[in-house]
Amino acid sequence: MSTSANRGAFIVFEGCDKSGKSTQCSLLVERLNRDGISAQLLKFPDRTTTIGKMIDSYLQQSCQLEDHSIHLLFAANRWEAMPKMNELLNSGVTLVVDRYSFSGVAFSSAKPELSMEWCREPERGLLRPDRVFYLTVGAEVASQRGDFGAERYEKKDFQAKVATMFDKLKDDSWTVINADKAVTELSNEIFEHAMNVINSAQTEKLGKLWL
Ligand code: FDM
Ligand code: MG
Repeated sequence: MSTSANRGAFIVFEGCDKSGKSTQCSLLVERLNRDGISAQLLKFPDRTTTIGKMIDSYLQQSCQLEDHSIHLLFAANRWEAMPKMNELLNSGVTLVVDRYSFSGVAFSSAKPELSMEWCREPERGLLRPDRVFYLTVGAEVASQRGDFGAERYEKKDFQAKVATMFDKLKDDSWTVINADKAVTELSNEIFEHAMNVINSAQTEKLGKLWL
């Protein structure tokens, strides 16, 4: 007799701007649902909550917040999502998440005042993804994808610093995916990776991040 239903997988996409993360997240969720696998798309920051609205106005540069304090708001925006994410995963829904704590640490620690160790602390104990898909694009391809937008952090020099921080955060739960290719080809490749994660997650317990 089986004791519990299969849980969903927790998949995170990370990468710098112009890596095609958001497009690939949506395509993956559509494809999974079409194939009869229950999956849902989430995105951090979640700009719809009270905390998310503060983050949104910070990103849109309509308010100024002290560096430590905005870092804690990004983390709080994940903590407030934990009960719902836990419930969805345990009820068998696979979560495809556009950015997570790794963006949190990479972006904040790219600022001179904040160390990586300090930045990790408020993220400790959050649900740990089963796998991180890290999308990389060369500078040339990224620039062909158009100019950066007008939000805070959307600047070439800062993005380069963020990329070095992502490299430091990488561990063996990350799959680095070269995203310098056509959208469909890339989405097929990602789908294959995702199916492996979904199958192996069923027999593994959900973990906690950085404990
Ligand atoms: N960002 C995102 C952070 O600085 N910390 C975080 O914890 C997260 C999740 O917010 F510049 C940054 C990364 C990016 C911006 O932009 C969110 P998008 O385009 O909505 O992902
Ligand atoms: Mg953006």
